[in-house]
Formats: sequence, C-alpha cells, structure tokens
Amino acid sequence: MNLTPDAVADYKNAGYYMAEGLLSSDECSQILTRGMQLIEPGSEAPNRVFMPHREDPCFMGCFKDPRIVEIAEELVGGTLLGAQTMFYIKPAGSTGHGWHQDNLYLCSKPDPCIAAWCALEEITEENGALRVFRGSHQLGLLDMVPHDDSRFGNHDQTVQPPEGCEDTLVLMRPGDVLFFDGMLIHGSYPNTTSDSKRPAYIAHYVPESSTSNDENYERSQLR
Ligand SMILES: O=C(O)CCC(=O)C(=O)O
Repeated sequence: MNLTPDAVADYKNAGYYMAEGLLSSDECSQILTRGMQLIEPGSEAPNRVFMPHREDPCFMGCFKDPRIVEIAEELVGGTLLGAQTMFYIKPAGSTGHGWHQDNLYLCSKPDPCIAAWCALEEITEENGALRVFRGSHQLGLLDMVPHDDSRFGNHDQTVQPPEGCEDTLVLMRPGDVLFFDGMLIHGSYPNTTSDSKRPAYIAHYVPESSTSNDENYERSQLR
C-alpha cells in the first residue's frame, strides 16, 4: 500500500491526488530529452506526441512504471489497463487548453479513466499550470460548448465549469505526478513566459472491469 485511507477518500471527494516527487530529477531529464527528440521539428505549438511508448522504451517504462500504476490502482480501487501515453510541451507564448473531461474521449464505462500527469520541469502559474475544478468529476459528463475565450485559442469548444466547484491552480515541481479522475473538469491558461516549454508526460489508464474506446486507445496489460 502506498496511500493512506484518508488520501484515497480525499481523491474520491476532490477528483485528484498529487504524488510529490514520485520521479527523480534524472528521470525527468531523461523523459524530457527523449520526448524532445520525438517532436517534429518546425511543427506548431503547443505540441503533443501521442503514444510515444510505442516507439520508445523510455516511455514504455513510464507507462508501466509500478510507482505510477500502483498509486493509480489504489485510487480507483482495482486493476488497470494502459490506454494511452502523451508527451506534451506548451512552449512560451502558447495558448491554453480549454476546460474538458478526458473521459469524453476515452469513453470508459461504467467507471472512468484515470490520468497521471507528470511534471518534467517546474510548473507555474506563468507557464500555464493545470487548473482543476475540485469535485467536478461528480457531475457526470457535461456538454462541450463553443466559446470566445482567446486564452483557449486552440480549442473550439469547452465545458462550462459549474459554479460551486473550486477553480484550483496546480503548481508542481519536477517529478510530481497529478492523478485525476477522467470526469474531472480541467485545462490550462496560456504560457506567458518567454523561455519555458512547460513539458509534461501524461498517461491514461482504464479499469480492467470497464469497457472503453479501444479503437483510438489501448487496453494494454501493465505487468
Ligand atoms: O496540459 C495541459 O495544459 C492540459 C492537458 C490536458 O488536459 C489533456 O491533455 O487532457
């Protein structure tokens, strides 16, 4: 067991849990170096590499990393399968990521996916830290609606965050991993720095007992 019953109860209540310093700074540097080698030169920012574990052993190691998988399994209370990985940079000046719920895409039913969002460098308000709406995972899947918020220039539609769910800024140190429920409303504002790439490694897992959208995502054994 890695987590206390209180930590699991708080996750159920809030929809997220932060594991501080789960990865070492050497591991973060290695993942960042490999991720940057996979980014296509000259492609538009923000920039995501989907499923890097399919071509890179370092990312496969992260996908199956027992430290990440075991915490995610304790939080959901059951065995998980691996669904996807992503390497995500949001370079200086990039727009944000509109409010959304990941389970809209992964379609894991009856229980949602869980995300593990790993900070590879310092994540600050200025470079566009994640923001989560505490407790919003309890509201079910909400409609995506058109918006005119220029901060989310890359995305046509967002969820309208409901009142009563605290808008929470998630500041992270390299190696911190934020686990969050696939129904949690989250996103981020632009990177207003002049020099930070705000790099992250993100993985999604689905309960073995749930069905999911396996056309676009995997259902991979993790052991
Ligand atoms: O990293 C971000 O700013 C948002 C990432 C995200 O929400 C996602 O990929 O689902």
